[in-house]
Amino acid sequence: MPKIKKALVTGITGQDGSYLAEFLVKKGYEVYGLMRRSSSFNTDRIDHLYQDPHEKNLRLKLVYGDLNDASSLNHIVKTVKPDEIYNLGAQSHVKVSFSIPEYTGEVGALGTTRLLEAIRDSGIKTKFYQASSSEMYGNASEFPQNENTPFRPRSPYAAAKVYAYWMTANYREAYNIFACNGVLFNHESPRRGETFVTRKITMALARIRHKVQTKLYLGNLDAKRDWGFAGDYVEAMWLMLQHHEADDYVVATGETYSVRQFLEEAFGYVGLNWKKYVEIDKKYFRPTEVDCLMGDSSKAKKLLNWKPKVNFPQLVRMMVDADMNVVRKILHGTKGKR
Ligand code: NAP
Ligand code: F7E
Repeated sequence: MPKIKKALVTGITGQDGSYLAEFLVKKGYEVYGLMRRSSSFNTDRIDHLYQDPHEKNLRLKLVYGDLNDASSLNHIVKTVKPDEIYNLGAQSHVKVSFSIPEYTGEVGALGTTRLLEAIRDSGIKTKFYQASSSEMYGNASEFPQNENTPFRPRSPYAAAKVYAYWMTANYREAYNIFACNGVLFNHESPRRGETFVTRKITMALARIRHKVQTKLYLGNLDAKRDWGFAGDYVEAMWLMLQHHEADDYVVATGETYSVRQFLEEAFGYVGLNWKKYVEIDKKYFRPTEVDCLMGDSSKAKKLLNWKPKVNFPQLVRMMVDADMNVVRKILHGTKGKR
């Protein structure tokens, strides 16, 4: 019998954690998801994976831990002995990182170091994926951004990610750990957190369409992002760890759209004019903004044979359709499945 591979995923309760867990379970992995204690249930994105009554040998196991608690990481790495570790845990909201810069660095920067140290200390042979971000480029000096574009972080979040990026690269060089950085550009889905702009828009649109909301308050509509689908991007994470050599890769669609264009696409899809509903509220502006990002993922295409499957209009429509369904179900008294 071939050995069942084990993967440890931090950030399992988040958007990417849920898609990655689904992907790995389908590939036959035993997945260990590291989750932190919460005062209320926060496993709705993964409930379908670990509460399936028809599945006897559940392939997703949840373990308590925290990126700010080295002893929990050491214990989990030593006892689980994962073949692959995906570090997706982070305080991932850029605007919030200006309010809690120290905490954002604790989790994103030092949390990554704690996990890398746990690997080094355990002596186990494992592969490590670090969730790096296009935010590290800041207001980039060149377009599109690739693996050689210099980092110019414009937020505490981005600065924490730059630190984690270099620690990952350093542990690869210093200790010969198979460690990769995936520099992922924005990726969205019906499971995206509701305070990120895309989901904020599609959720509000669904509520407006059902006449339970009248206005949508947003910040900078001119910002441009390279938006892809999270389901496509988790495959790239896995492919990086299957390659014969550890390396760093940009993962992106290569197209960029403004927040305004996202509004046009979403509202236009259901036959509404966004201008009638959207108001600008200064509180959603950031002390420093990243104006425009656009990624060049030709290295991932060439070496990993990865390319995105879902394009911008398909992504927007997928999210609008899903949120229409969520709101419809809420209004009819049942919780919508995402
Ligand atoms: P997300 O939905 O915000 O999920 C973040 C996850 O991190 C959640 O499971 C959260 O747990 C967990 N977490 C937060 N603090 C933690 C701590 N102290 N210890 C352990 N876990 C902790 O983010 P995402 O969109 O899935 O993104 C996944 C990763 O990719 C993040 O590192 C993000 O920074 C990075 N990234 C995201 C994008 C994107 O466009 N989505 C692009 C580039 C990079 P709770 O549920 O308990 O809060
Ligand atoms: O903002 C503008 C805002 O918060 C996108 C994270 O996953 O991707 C994400 O970071 C743009 C910004 O994502 C609102 O100013 C306007 O220019 O959806 P966002 P983000 O900051 O790009 C990167 C790659 C990550 O790594 C991060 O973890 O939209 N914007 N009005 C707004 N943004 C929000 N959130 N809310 C507004 O009302």
